[in-house]
Amino acid sequence: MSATSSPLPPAALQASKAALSAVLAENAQTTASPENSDNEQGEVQEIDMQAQADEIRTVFSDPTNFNVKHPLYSPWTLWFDSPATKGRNLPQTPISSFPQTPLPQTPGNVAALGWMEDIKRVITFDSVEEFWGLYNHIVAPSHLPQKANYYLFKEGIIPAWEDDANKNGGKWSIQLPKDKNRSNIDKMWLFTMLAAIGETFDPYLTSGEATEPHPQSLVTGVIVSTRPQFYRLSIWTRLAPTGQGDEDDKLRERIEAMGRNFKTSVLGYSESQKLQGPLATEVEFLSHKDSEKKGKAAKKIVI
Ligand code: MGP
Repeated sequence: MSATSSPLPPAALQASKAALSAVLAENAQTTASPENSDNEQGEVQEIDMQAQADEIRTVFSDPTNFNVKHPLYSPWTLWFDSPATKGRNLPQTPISSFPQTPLPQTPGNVAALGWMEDIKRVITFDSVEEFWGLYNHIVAPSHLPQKANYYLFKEGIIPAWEDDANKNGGKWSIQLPKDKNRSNIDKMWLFTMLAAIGETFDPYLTSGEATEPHPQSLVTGVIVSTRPQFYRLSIWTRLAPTGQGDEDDKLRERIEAMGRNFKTSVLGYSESQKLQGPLATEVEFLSHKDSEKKGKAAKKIVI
């Protein structure tokens, strides 16, 4: 498949391209850096362009025998649970070369042990190619059993409120009735994952507003859940507005922009579209602390 003939719609293609272009820029920098050169200054080099072209096979020119990978901004881990994974050890899918390290015994990980018991770590990947390899091998959400979840989280962050990266955060989510969305959910999940790994959700990272050299994305992970009558898509964030402190308004704006991105660029709705209906919710943000309270006095943001 060539990049230009991609069947992806513009939003997803943009996300995928963002992942790719970041990678290419980084690769170009590394390759162009003088420390990486064995040549004396001023030395004229003969380059066999044909041999070079023959050697470089990206996934776009050769989907099975490519020899160049495009690293993502950061590695991601896919987790899964369903009624069938309860109490079982699943083998790892053999398409990733990423080393699997045991989970560190942080207080958050220890506190989440009960919740994490049936959630299985499937695979960690750190390149665009491995992501597509994984995507082509796993069951799509429309074919998952009821009460199953895929959790795609940044490597090192577990899909639990208790993780240090999540404990002060929250989630954007939307609930979609199954009967009307069976044919959409797979694409919606794909575009959600692409926007996550391409880091296009958080406007702070893409607007050029960020002042630090390596600004941290607010996104920690994305989830798709299948329930008997609906699907749910969620984006988890590191922080959630609290209504207090000088920086809170800015954070709220950033969080709201993420929700708008999710609703319009990723899910394909217009900003003013009303989505609430039987078994359907609007695109809504809730802090994890409020989720834990199970709705008691919860302060939702709705886009
Ligand atoms: P859920 O699966 O996120 O919600 O959480 P859902 O789909 O509305 O409920 P379900 O019963 O249909 O699955 C369900 C329950 O799991 C919560 O009420 C909590 O008790 C527990 N739970 C969920 N999460 C995300 C966490 C978590 O991160 N940590 C812990 N300790 N429990 C959690």
